Amino acid sequence: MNFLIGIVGKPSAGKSTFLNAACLTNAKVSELPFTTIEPNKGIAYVKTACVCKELNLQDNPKNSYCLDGNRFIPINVLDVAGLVPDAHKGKGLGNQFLNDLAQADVLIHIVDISGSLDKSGKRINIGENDPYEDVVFLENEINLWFKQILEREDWTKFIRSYGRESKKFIDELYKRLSGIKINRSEIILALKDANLEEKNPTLWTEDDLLNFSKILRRISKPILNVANKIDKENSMENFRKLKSKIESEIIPCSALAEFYLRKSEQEKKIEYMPGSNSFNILAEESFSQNELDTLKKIQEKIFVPFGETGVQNAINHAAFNILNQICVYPISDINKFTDNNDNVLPDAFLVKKGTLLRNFIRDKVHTDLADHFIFGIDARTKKRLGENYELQHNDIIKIVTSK
Ligand SMILES: Nc1nc2c(ncn2[C@@H]2O[C@H](COP(=O)(O)OP(=O)(O)OP(=O)(O)O)[C@@H](O)[C@H]2O)c(=O)[nH]1
Ligand SMILES: [Mg+2]
Repeated sequence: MNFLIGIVGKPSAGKSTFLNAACLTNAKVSELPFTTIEPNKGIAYVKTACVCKELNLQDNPKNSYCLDGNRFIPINVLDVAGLVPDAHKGKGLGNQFLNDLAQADVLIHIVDISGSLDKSGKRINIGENDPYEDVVFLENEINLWFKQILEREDWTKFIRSYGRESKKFIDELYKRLSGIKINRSEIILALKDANLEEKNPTLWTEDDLLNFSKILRRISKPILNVANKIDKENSMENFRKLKSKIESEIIPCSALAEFYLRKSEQEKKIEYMPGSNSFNILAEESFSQNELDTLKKIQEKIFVPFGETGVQNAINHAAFNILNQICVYPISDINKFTDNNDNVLPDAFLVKKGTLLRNFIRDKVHTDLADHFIFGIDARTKKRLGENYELQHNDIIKIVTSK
């Protein structure tokens, strides 16, 4: 399966609503803080222009689905309990649930952009909370969680035992951090970026340790900020302010609007494709006047200024801009673009940009085949591709094996 997105944010920001909108799940949602305690799981889809259009083929997807020339590829999503300041020390629901995020590859931070919740998710007057503070606090909490994992058990003893030899130190750090899905190259990169490559760990200051934790967090669990509840009064103004204050991308979003549209689509009351800027009403009589007004509001207040509800945009941004994924289509027949069962373009896989053909076969296609791999063929050009070929976005590839 592809990567995992962890949804984080303070209580009542709309995390479970975002999950439900993205995955059509039925996680419990309410105005009361700490509605979610146990994490909720779902499957969302990355959306990408499918190669079936370019090839003018009617495809027959197996591991994904295709809608009007858009390929939707599944990814995992996890919605966790709300985070409050000092969560890493055990405040709120404590740090137990932070551990639920251990396997996440990227975090989506759901920010209440209307500013109508205090730090613990209690309702306050609209605009009373500054969403910028939420962005700062959340990042800080996650960084401190990383620092705590590094320091747990005896850090001083740890560096005394392993700090003298760089390779041993990295090996032991890797063991210490393996529970939160961090690999060796990420550790090496973080040491370099923190300017700690040459410094003996026994001489690290508190600031060095914090800085290393921050950089490692940024590399291994990057955060995408999503300005949720953009449909509310004041939100547009707050969004502009926040955008001018932070350098990283921030995505305007109404998880509630997306959930409403997707539910209506599921009930065959409208036609709607996630990530699009319009919908078609199929059964006007099935909507009350109130509901028709809601649809009108979505059109005017969300689609016109922002082009979409933001849920699909957030997932795609996480996949393509943050995790640098590309899409690859393995096939068996280079003339018909089919698998052995005549399915046209059956599979679409997400892999990290820079992935080599041999690693793609090992990790995604079939571990067994990796040993029998001979070469690949680019289905468009019919050219041979060696095991060190670097995969490109939208490659369609036949894998030739000796098995
Ligand atoms: N107006 C508006 N309300 C929203 C939006 N998203 C969520 N809400 C509302 O915000 C409230 C909290 O939503 P939840 O999804 O339960 O929030 P949560 O972040 O999962 O909360 P906890 O599980 O308690 O941490 C509910 O009343 C939702 O209907 C949105 O985009 N717009
Ligand atoms: Mg929730």
